[in-house]
Amino acid sequence: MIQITIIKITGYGPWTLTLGGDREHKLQMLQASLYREIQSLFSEKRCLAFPNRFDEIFVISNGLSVGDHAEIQEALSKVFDLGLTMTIGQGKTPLEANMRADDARRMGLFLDEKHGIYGHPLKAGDEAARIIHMDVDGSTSISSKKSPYEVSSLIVRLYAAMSEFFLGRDSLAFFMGGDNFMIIAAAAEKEEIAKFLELVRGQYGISFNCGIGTARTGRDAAMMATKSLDRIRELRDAGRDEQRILELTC
Ligand SMILES: Nc1nc2c(ncn2[C@@H]2O[C@H](COP(=O)(O)OP(=O)(O)OP(=O)(O)O)[C@@H](O)[C@H]2O)c(=O)[nH]1
Ligand SMILES: [Mg+2]
Repeated sequence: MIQITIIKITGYGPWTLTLGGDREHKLQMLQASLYREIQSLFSEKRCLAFPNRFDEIFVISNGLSVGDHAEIQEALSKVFDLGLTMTIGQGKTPLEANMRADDARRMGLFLDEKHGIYGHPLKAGDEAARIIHMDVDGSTSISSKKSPYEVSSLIVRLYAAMSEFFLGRDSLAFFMGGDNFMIIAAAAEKEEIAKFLELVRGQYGISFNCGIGTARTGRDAAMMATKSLDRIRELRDAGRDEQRILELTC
């Protein structure tokens, strides 16, 4: 089972209009500082936040109670004037957890109304997070042959292909910056990942390296995935192995 919390700014659209036309720079600064604060508060509790759309942030919140969420809401309300809601979903897969979170919000099911926290009643249990950290192999040499914006365009197309492929497998892909992606995965079957690698190699001529990590919390799963990815690089650079997909276990 995995637990996902979706954080959203309330009444953002109408509020942005009150800032007048000269507002874009203010919104960009607000969104960046909101993400920073959310990542900081959740990562202290071994969770990991994912940049989704800038006004909506996903968090793997395994192990966090409603009270823990309320504590974070209190801290955020001290920093931001804007209202935020959180909705918590649990599911067998990341896609299901995201759907459960969404339907609790739509049904107006509060776990803590005072703090704007929605969700179905939480079950404590066998929580686990699985993350696939994907990184383009040799993006520096690709970048040296293309202009910066052409590289960005390629990254967006890779992201779209990844999102579609993994959504079909109940998993959620996020762009993390540079040439890095993380997938909150329902499963980490190497044959399925290999299928995706074949697809992008055929379509875009790009190779990915994929580190897999599984742990109770989001932050630990990401750490294991990144360690696996770094190990792939070490093996490659030592000329020892041409492994593209690796899972290290703790
Ligand atoms: N989000 C995130 N970004 C990273 C990480 N490591 C590197 N980056 C970013 O990725 C960019 C590309 O770096 P690399 O992937 O090391 O470069 P590369 O040429 O593709 O080298 P290889 O991946 O080893 O083949 C860097 O400029 C950083 O922006 C990471 O762990 N997480
Ligand atoms: Mg790379």
